[in-house]
Amino acid sequence: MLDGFTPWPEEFAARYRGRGHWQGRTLGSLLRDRAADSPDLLAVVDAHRRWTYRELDRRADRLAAGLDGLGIRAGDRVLVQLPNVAEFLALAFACFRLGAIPVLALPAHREAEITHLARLAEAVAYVIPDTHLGYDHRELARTLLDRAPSVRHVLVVGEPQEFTALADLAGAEPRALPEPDPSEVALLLLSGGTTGLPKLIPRTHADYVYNATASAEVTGIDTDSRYLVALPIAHNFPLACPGALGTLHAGGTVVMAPTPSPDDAFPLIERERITVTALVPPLALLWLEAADWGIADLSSLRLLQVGGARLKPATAAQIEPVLGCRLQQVFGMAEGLLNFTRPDDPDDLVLETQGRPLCADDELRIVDADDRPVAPGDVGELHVRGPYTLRGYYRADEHNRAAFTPDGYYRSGDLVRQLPSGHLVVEGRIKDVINRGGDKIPVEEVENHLLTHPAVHDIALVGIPDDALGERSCACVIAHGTPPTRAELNAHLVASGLAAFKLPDRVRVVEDFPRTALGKVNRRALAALLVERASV
Ligand code: OOB
Repeated sequence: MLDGFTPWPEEFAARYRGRGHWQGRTLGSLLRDRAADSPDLLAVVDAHRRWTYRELDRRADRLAAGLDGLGIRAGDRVLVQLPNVAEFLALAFACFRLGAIPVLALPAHREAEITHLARLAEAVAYVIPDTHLGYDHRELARTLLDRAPSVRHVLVVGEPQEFTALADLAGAEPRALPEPDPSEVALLLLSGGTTGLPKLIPRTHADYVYNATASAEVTGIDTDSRYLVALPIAHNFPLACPGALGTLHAGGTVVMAPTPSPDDAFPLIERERITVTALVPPLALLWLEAADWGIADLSSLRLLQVGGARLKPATAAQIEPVLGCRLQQVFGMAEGLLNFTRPDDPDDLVLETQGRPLCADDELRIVDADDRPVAPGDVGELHVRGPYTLRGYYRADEHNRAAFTPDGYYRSGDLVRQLPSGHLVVEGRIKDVINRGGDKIPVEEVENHLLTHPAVHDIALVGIPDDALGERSCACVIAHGTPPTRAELNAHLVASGLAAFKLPDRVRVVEDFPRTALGKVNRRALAALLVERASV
């Protein structure tokens, strides 16, 4: 078993197997089975490629052999930072078949995040595009090689310069590889937000197969489905809820959009007759506006999933009339638990709730500050355990003691209430994360970088309400000498290698922070003060 992984206790594992949630299948077999039944169906489309199931399957086998040839073995971690391209899927399946573990970074991540992830996972390889949206990832790879000694290989989709082209690895002849154990870790996902540095979430073959296939079922994915990957594919939502993996399991077609903007996505919807896709709320708003421009025919769309942040009921109500498709709200987390509204739910539940749990064996507890269950219907923190919810972050023993209850429930940090129907409404959050339209900003990580600026004496990053994004970030600074400007602070963050979506939207200089009785910064009071003074 992978060192640093917390397995489910045997009693739970036996239950999940007994109830059929864990089927003893690997992620590699999802594609293998479809390629065997329907080799000539179209599996994946991007700007350069249209691969059938046979071609994708073969490509994955060749890449697995190529990785093996480099000395990459089962259990080795491979840091993957690819945009929405067909090669992402070939590489992911190559790793799944080899038993190597992809660590899925977002294309927006920069030196700070990438170095941290490579060191934490002791990655042996780093897989990148040559350039993406004007950024040269080979430059980042050079920096990484100096900082993360475990990284032995840099594999490039596109022009490799001094590194290795991924396409060259795909020249290897497929070879027989032992099938990985389904209860082993198959991939490491990034946590949307916890205290301190980003954490990694181990997902096993069995749990992630369940995640993808059960999601495909509640979403009605079948061979006629054409799923548009609009959000970054490294994110759990478009990857496996049901996303690309759920679509491939069902024999549908996965279409990669280079960005989720209507300019890129709408022509693809028309050309590829897309039936289903997933967005975060600010993008759903943008699509609603852009649908009026009449730039493309969207009539093939059957279902739009929206999740990642709270969707306002007023926005939700426009989706069916304007886009002509059904809405599905999704409240999910890379840590596991997924909630969906169901296609046959009454409209009020679809518009006003964030769905109900995917699995009958998801155990939810809604508790007060002392971990005591609240009265039914009251708001409390959501704790959860179940067949696809982690039991511990990867290599994070100390953090895990606080993040889980003694009986193994994950403390989500989300404030929810549950209706008698089982549907959840997300009411807020107690974790130190800003949810900027679905992009999660770990407050402490950004603050720690800002504290190294010479003009910053103390800092508190808070979320303030925003019509379009739900919330945006405001850095409240107690200055040391001349107060720093936003441009100076952001330049400092860029220089420290932080992803651009984490840069504060606003900077306010203050004399002091409101504090709790224990002397900690009271972020909620600080945010309220900013809004009251309308200074943001
Ligand atoms: C998804 O995953 P993550 O890991 O980026 O973020 C999880 C957090 C949740 O704990 C919650 O705070 C927030 O994002 N969230 C929502 C939400 N969906 C997620 N808050 C309000 N309403 C919603 N519908 O964001 C994610 C993973 C899989 C599917 C969908 C979203």
